[in-house]
Amino acid sequence: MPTKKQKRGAFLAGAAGTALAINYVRKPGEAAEFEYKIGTNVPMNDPRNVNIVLMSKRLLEQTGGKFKLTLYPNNQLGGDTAMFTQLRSGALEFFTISGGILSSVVPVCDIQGVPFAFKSIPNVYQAMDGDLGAYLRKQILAKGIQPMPHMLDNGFRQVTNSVRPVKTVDDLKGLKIRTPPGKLWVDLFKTLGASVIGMNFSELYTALQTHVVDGQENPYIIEEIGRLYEVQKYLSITNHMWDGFWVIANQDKWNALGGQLQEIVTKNMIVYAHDQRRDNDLLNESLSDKLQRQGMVFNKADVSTFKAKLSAEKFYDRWKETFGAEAWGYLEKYTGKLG
Ligand code: X2X
Repeated sequence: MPTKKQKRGAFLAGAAGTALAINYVRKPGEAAEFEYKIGTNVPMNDPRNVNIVLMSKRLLEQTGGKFKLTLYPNNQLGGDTAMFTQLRSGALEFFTISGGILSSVVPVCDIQGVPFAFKSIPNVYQAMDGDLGAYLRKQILAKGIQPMPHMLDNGFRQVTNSVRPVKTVDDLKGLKIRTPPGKLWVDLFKTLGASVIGMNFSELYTALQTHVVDGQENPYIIEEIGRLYEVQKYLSITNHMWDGFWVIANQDKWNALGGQLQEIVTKNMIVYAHDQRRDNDLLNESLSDKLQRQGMVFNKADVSTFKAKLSAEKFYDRWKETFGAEAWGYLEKYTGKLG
């Protein structure tokens, strides 16, 4: 019996085109050659997780049992910051991460969250499946992190809090707002006049429940799946930014798969992304009614007051400077002129 290591070596050689790989037959009951983990920050019923389970099943079948991807949902492995550290060290092989948090290592990834930029979900994916996404993937790779080709959806974000409806930007004054721990996020809500705490999602529910913070901002689906409606009264429709997730892999663990497995995984990750986007967008569209029935009070914010404040405070000029003309150009190619 060859050892596991020898067999893996045989497969890798096979990936380069020898006959060995073709003759490789997995014995029933044998462990998969690659047992990789994928971590997420949301509960099991989120479309990101539901579709990972379906993809894992396809991957096991299509690789003849060689590649087994196991899901660790709901911050089981730690919050986003901890999972990202594990991903970079190789303790975690795959991870779904918002560009606004990935930006701690790849700063330009904050660009997806430029406020009031994308007009619609189709407009987002023109950019992210087009030149902007290609540019960002290059920057992620340059940091030794392997991005999958297509992003996942979170959606357009809305402001919630337990104190008062946010009707204009002035209503944010004096509110303690949690954002994810990302530079652009924190700067955005500071610029809008709130007091801001950057915090991982894993800590959010308790922070809202114990009034460490008054409010937060997330798409409908996260208000629902994170049960934030239990601890937040007011939802103000702001659509202030789009948010989505990169699926990233540890570079060494990715390389170890070899060409044949990489090809199968990539193909399935693309199918996964499109399934996840569709489920997520349908849910986001359908949840406003349910959230109100669960007790949330909705209002439409006057976002022209938000935009005016951002322009007056030179928010767009500052971030254009930070991202650089090339990245900003790719963004404006899809959004039109900003600021
Ligand atoms: O942390 C959040 O607010 C969440 C769930 O939307 C992200 O993962 C960015």
